[in-house]
Amino acid sequence: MSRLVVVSNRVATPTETKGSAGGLAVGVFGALKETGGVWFGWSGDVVTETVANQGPKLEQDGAVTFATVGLPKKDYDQYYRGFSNAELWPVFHYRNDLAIYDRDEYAGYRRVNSWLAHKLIKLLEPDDIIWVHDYHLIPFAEALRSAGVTNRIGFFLHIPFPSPQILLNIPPHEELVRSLCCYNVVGFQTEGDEFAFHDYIRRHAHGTVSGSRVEAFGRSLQTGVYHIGVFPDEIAEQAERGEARQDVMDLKQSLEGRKLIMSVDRLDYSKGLVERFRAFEHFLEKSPEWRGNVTLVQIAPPTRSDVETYQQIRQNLEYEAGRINGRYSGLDYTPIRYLNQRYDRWKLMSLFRESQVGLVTPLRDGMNLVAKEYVAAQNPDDPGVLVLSQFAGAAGEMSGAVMVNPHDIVGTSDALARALAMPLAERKERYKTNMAALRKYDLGAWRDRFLTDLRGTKLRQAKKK
Ligand code: GDG
Repeated sequence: MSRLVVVSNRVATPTETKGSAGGLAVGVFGALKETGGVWFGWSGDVVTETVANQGPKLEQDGAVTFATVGLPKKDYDQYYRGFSNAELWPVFHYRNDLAIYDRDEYAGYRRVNSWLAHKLIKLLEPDDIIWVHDYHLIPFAEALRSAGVTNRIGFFLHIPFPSPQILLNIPPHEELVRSLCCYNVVGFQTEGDEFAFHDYIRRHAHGTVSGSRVEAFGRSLQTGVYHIGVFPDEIAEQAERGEARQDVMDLKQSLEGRKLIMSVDRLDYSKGLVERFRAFEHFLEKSPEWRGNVTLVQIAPPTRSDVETYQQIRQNLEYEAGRINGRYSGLDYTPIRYLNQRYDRWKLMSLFRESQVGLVTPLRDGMNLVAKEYVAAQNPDDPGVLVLSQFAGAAGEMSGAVMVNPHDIVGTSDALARALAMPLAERKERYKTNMAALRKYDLGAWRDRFLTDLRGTKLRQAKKK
């Protein structure tokens, strides 16, 4: 079988691909191990131009090569902090109000994509298949194609694809969609995302769509929906093993029999944390019998803290948590434990298992793996309840969740009341329904379906000189 080359903005370290870290890195590494190959991308370091130009740095792990490059400060600012995270991320999450478009940053975004593509070319073999991930790298295939690369190249978008009316807010929207059309396969998280892309192709690119076949900008490509998932058994095992460990027992003891609501999100405005805190506040206001008897643990490790909107959300949350705690705390009771740090994966899974409710309420989310991890971590004999936003991609699969509109503070507060009081038989029934979906769309199925489709596409003809 041909080798696989994975390209992503950040490359997992060899240790992150081992079982204990879990998640996407393990899933992608599994595919790389089977065929041998390369994982290529940014190392996460900001370096001088001289050092950047020396890369890629190669690290071997069995048949897999980890190939990473550092980015000079200007490239980091324009490509990563600028166009990717201050323009594409907010608009793709329907937050045009937070987006900042800057022509120089966009030029930097394209320049870095092209520079990265040329770094990869040296490592490519003729029948490698190339799998590019996420919004940072939309023009990557176009850069490879212009350099004469004819390999099969696929792209998976981890975040939502916005409806055309939203996408039009990005001044170079057409160039971006044209770049996407240089891939052989473009994969989306949900049917809604694929529909939005097709809608753009028909109405704004004068292209045609026939089933999953798209013709536009003189290119032909295939699109598909690949629900990303988790490995449920691995999570269940981590959660169960962690239950007996000291940290988890300490937390349990500190709760003194109170019910536990768990939330875990990267600190990001798309995750709906402010609305969630307010819904919890409303719940305490309307249900005095629960005051002192339920704790919300919110774990939110900071990300992208040098992008201004991320500093604002952090301040807002600190204010909200402080305000609500000021209102309802007692000498021995803090309603919201807001933890701004990263925890080990096994610890998160065990806390999920200890809790009665998983509160996952993003305002917009490609899939949301936390929702899936929460379900997989539950004890089948006494499962907690998933309260899930209708705007997470996962909502399309997890029909056993209590669904909420996160903008509806009262509705979310009512859902919390319902989840906390839910009888065991109903909890078990909902858990069973969610687990069936988790198994159907697990991480292995996502990866294998995408790669089968990519391998099945025709090779591009090299351009005649
Ligand atoms: C993007 C899309 C899509 C979180 N805090 C800690 C920690 N995490 C882990 C979670 C989960 C992952 O990070 C987050 O994944 P999500 O899917 O929830 O969200 P994004 O990071 O926004 O991911 C999203 C995803 O890509 C995959 O396609 O589902 O829609 O936005 O695995 O558990 N892990 C550890 N400590 C933490 O404190 N160890």
